[in-house]
Amino acid sequence: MTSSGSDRRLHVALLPSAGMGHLTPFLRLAASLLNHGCQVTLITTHPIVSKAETTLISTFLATFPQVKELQFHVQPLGPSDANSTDPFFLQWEAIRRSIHLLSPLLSSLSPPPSALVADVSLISAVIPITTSLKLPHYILFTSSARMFSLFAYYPTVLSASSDASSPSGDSIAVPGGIPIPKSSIPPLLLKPGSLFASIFTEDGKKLKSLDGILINTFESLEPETLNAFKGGKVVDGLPNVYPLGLVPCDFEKRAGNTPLKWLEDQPTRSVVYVSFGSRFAVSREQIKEIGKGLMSSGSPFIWVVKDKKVDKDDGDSLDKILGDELVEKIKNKGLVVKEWVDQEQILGHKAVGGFVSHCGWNSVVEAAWHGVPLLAWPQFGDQKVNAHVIESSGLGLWPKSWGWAGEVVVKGEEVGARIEELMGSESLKLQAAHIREEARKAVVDGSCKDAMKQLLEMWKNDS
Ligand code: UDP
Ligand code: G50
Repeated sequence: MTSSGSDRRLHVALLPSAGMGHLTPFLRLAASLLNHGCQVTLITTHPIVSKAETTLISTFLATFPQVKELQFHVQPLGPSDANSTDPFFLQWEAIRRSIHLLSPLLSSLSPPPSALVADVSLISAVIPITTSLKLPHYILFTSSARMFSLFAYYPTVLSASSDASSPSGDSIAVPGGIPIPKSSIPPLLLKPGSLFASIFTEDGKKLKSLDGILINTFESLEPETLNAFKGGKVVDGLPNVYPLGLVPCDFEKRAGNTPLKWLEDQPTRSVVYVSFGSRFAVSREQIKEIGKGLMSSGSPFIWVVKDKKVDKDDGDSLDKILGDELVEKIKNKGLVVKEWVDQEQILGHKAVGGFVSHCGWNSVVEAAWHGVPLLAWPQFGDQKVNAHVIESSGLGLWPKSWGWAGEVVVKGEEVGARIEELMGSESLKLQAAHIREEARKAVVDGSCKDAMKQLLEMWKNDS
């Protein structure tokens, strides 16, 4: 899509897909592009799955009234249209199936954009549109570079396997990287016919048609993997990978449920923060054990309990979820919250010294940004691959025997012992502080800043 006039501002269109883990880095990218003087169009897909996404989009648009919002109204899926019950995956699929509605939206933009940055989950649906509009197509990969290396290499692995839907052997040796054990790859990839497996394998084959890959990561977290991409080792002919370091912004700040006053009264680095992200409900049995573990750990805590996958669905009250006995015991030891908290402000608070996390990639990046060591407790999807990054960078501990969600119920005693280890480790503290410093250097005047500069240059040359 070309336009006349060389002095016009760079215009970039952004198309995130469903889920806070996808929306958040897109909006951070938008804020960064605005900072660089770009014009930004945000394509929002409707209906929006969660309340958290609706709130974030409206605060973002209120903060940046210069951003043009284009609403993309997605057609509902039929009852047998997709093999999944996950509302976020179903929305990804609904967007893919409604993609013909995207073309007129993009064509309506004036001036025409220089590039579209679209969600990773929409790759093969979007390619025909960007090709016909001659619009450069970039993706924002919303997980680790290590996960991206698996995504890129997976089609090669499957083509070499006797069973075309499952890799052979016990691990996947992505060239230039540390092998990924089969037990760490997203379980849905090994489930024949799952919606996630079909999107992942179909899209993985198309990466060479893209113009570039944006990843929210830092060199200090994933030096080997980023080097492997630089050296073209992972897969021949992949487009450039841009490690961007998309860190929390002011527009994300939320008053309300975040216990900042309580944190003020806690000793420095004493508090452990426990959260499993925005789209995962921990089982009742495991919740009880986490409660016991937190009490036996001896650390004050902020514990976010999520009872439902989607925040619009009404769940039980905290008293009901935890049970009267646990509520009574916990009272003076820490805080339990059921609503959305401002994780950025918690991780950035000096009283917080550790984070028990499901290893959603945004949470890992935020912990690295603030130098908070992690106790990695991956539950599903890409989270074990991300946990490998945590372990190999020295940002945290990962008790591998805890398995995926639902495989075992980890006993309170063990949870407590690992939290004690996390909170007591001087070496983790030092390494996390080092990663924080390196991340800040990369964003302020290092590799992340350079990657953004290169990207903007590229787009300017394309327009
Ligand atoms: N988050 C938050 N408050 C909450 C729950 C989540 O601010 O109560 C934010 C968190 O900081 C992160 C995002 O939501 O930016 C969750 O993304 P992540 O990739 O960590 O996990 P997902 O929710 O996608 O599994
Ligand atoms: C969500 C999820 C499981 C899972 C992932 C999720 C990712 C992220 C990267 O986002 O792996 C990704 C790669 C390819 C793709 C979509 C998303 O098609 O529940 O593994």
